[in-house]
Amino acid sequence: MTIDGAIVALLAEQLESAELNRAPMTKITDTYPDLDMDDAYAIQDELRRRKTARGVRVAGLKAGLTSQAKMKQMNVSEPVFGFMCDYGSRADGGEVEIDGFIAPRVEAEIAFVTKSEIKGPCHIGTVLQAIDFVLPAVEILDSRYENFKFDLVSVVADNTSAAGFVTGGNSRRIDEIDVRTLGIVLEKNGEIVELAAGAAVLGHPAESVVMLANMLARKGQVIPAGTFIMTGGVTAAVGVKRGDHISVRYQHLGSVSMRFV
Ligand code: OOG
Ligand code: MG
Repeated sequence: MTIDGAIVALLAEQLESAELNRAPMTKITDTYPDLDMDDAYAIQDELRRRKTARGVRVAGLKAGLTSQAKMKQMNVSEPVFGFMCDYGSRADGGEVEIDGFIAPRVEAEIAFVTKSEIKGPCHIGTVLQAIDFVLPAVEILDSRYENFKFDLVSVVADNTSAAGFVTGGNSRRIDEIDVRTLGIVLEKNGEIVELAAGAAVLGHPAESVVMLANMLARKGQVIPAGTFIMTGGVTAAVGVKRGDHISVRYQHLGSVSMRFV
């Protein structure tokens, strides 16, 4: 750590205000260039503490920057981890009010729900055994930094741009399907804009959960049974504006759609 609790609290407060007021800020490393990853997760933890103190509930956990497409798009080379909030949930097939965000982007993801606790350090076998089912999810990202420009430390502090998510379609048991070859097609206004297969995420989306469990283990934490986990965008994220319709088709898992209004 390079900063003390007072600065952690100050930066968490600034990030939360930026989100609540939809007023983007300059990235925190512009002001504190020496921040390290421990600082970044400490700020994210403080953000989470502030939110839960206001009555927000954590809806799930997420990994991000787990595919080449995403790392290339954001110019960041390591996976990051964050959490989703209850207020970010939107209905499948419904309308999403664009004014609730600064500059939203959507990305297609494979999500898991666990049936037993996962304690790192662990490997993919442990994770596969603990996954109850697979379901399709679309993440709505929104950076609290101007123009979606950040580095690894800044994006972790900003809870990995988490803003919303839509899940739906059909769930399947993890041993019923091969999630690596599972095809995903993202359409915007009826046109295919991105497509990929599950293996785009670290060779197997369950590897995201391994990394998440190992990261949490360093803090003495586990992934509890019944946790909803988004494993990271399989494709680059797509910017949306008012009126856009997004539909993502998943092999074996149905589709997830929304319209921005
Ligand atoms: C950071 C969040 C990345 C993913 O799935 O890759 C993420 C960003 O791209 O803004 O959620
Ligand atoms: Mg994501």
